[in-house]
Amino acid sequence: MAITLRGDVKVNRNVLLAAVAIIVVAIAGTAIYVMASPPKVKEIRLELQEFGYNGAKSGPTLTIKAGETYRLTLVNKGAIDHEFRLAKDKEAFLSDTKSAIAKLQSQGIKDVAGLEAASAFKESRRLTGIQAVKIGQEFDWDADVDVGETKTVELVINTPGTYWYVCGEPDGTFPLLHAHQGMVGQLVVQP
Ligand SMILES: [Cu+2]
Repeated sequence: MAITLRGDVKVNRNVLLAAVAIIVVAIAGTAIYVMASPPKVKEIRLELQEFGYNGAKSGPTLTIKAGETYRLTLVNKGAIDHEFRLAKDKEAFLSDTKSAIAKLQSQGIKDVAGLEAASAFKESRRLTGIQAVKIGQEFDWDADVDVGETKTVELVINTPGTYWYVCGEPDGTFPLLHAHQGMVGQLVVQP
């Protein structure tokens, strides 16, 4: 009887050791997998059209986390070119670009081609931006999305706050920009 008991205990201990070993390996494996996996890139899709996003006038509020990487898929569903650009403040973007364009018009600029060639116009939009966006391996102040085009942009914003994404294209709305026609959306960056 005593031998049988010892035998039972032995078997049970082996089973227990095997179970513990399996659990340890499973935990270690999970930890290694989690540590080795790159952080998951979050996806955001925006469709651009005259003059808003995702079929609406203006755009949806996008909420992201500071320091995290987001992949934005921009799809131009409209009949004219659009763009994605970041702005610190909507009102400042609208008024600064409006006065910059008015000034250029007073200097003789009469159309979209003239406006887009003017460095003062580029500068007026850049100055209201919070940062460039990453397109492929390049950084630019705006991501142009041609008619029918789909463009992917990578976005990481490290400073929490409330910002705006805007369309600074003047095509079809000159001397105003698409943003003046409501093509803006809020971007909330949470800590
Ligand atoms: Cu636009």
